[in-house]
Amino acid sequence: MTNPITDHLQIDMSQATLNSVTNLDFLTKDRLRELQWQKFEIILRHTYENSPWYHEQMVQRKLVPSDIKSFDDMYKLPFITKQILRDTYPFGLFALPMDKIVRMHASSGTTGKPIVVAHTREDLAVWAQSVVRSLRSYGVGPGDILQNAYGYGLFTGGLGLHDGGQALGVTVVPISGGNTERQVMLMRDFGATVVSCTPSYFLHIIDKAQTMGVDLRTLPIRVGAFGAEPWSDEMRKRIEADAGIKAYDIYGLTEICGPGVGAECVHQNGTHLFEDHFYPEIINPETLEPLPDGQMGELVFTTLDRFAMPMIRYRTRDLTCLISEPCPCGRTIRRMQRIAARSDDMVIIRGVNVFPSQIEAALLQVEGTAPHYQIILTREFGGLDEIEVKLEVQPEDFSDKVREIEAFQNRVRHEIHRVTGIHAKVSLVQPGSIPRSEGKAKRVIDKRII
Ligand code: DLL
Repeated sequence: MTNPITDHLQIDMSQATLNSVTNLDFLTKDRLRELQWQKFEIILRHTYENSPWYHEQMVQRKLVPSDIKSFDDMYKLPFITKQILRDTYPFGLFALPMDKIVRMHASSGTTGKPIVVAHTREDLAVWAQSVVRSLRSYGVGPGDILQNAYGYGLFTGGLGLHDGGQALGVTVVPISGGNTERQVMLMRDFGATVVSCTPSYFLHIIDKAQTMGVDLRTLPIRVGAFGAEPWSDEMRKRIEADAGIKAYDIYGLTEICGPGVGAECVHQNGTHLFEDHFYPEIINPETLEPLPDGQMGELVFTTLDRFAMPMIRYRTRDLTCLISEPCPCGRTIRRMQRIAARSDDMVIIRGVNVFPSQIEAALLQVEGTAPHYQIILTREFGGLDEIEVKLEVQPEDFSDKVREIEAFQNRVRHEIHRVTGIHAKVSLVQPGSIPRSEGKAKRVIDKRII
């Protein structure tokens, strides 16, 4: 038998090969399962034999790879968490020597040491193929000009879209994030047809274009590949209307590779996961029990063909459910509901659990709100938690009339209460006064004394 992984990695960037890569989106369920299992057996053995840390975990559990006889036995294997990645910093989970590793990335992390990940040349090729499949699922191909405004560097957004875009044969403009005036100028002058960045940064680009007198709706730009942070459907509608583009989701995380673990298709009804590379599970984050398709829980991934640093059952903290119903696009790989929340982002206000994305969805339903907001959490000493939503209004709606302002605030407050069940203080602020981000937006400012 030929090795399914090496077979799979024959990357000749001819059109025929690109088609065969995309064909992986359309395998029969049985064939997909078979391919996943063939790869998993190889990767588990590789990890057991070459990752001293992982070997030790298996030994402690008195497990050898052959004890895992099917995916139903996955539950016997331990999870990998962000904490484990921190504890083994920097290279403790590498499963190959440095002479096989051609690139490292790191996620910044809000506290302490970053998470470091490693890639072989083949690992990078698998990642690029996933981005190829993402872009293709939006209907992007050679002839398109991709303005890649994700940050280049240790963050995976920039180089991830860059490698995938080039592998597909689109023309990549590696502009990176920032210098927003130049973004608008080049978008217009180069006639970019595709843009990739965080949705919050694209909002900033839209604003800047307006102040420069450029109407994005009249430019050739037609597709956005947005991800790296949660964004609501209401936000999508605003972006699509203001820029005259189709806004598609791209999902990923440094620990697994980066952007391209999943992507929406033109039906925009969930994010297809490239399951032949990234084996997904949904677990109950409290009990750690596996959950069936359709039930919300924490997303867990096993990388099926990543050799430098395999991730077996990595807990993402992202909350979603898997959708196994067929998609009208014909792809047989499953979808997940777009990630609206991370378990880490949940805030509890007077006993009610709330995610920032719910607040976003609520306030954008009110006419006249601008998609720029910040959530401020405070706690009086020994008192209850308070939540304030600072919100910009559209410049044309910025009213001096106190009564109108109060009525508008009440509408927003009411909508937030209707969607989330919490009473929030709503403060309206001048257009442009909430800090703009060039990458992931900081929506929540937590000033509570913990
Ligand atoms: O954000 C990789 C990426 C770059 C994805 C560019 C898409 C586009 P990290 O910095 O490691 O990697 O952050 C990963 O960001 O666990 C999610 O919580 C969140 N995230 C990523 N994509 C989406 C998305 C990159 N499309 C973390 N929707 C993940 C919602 C997302 N959240």
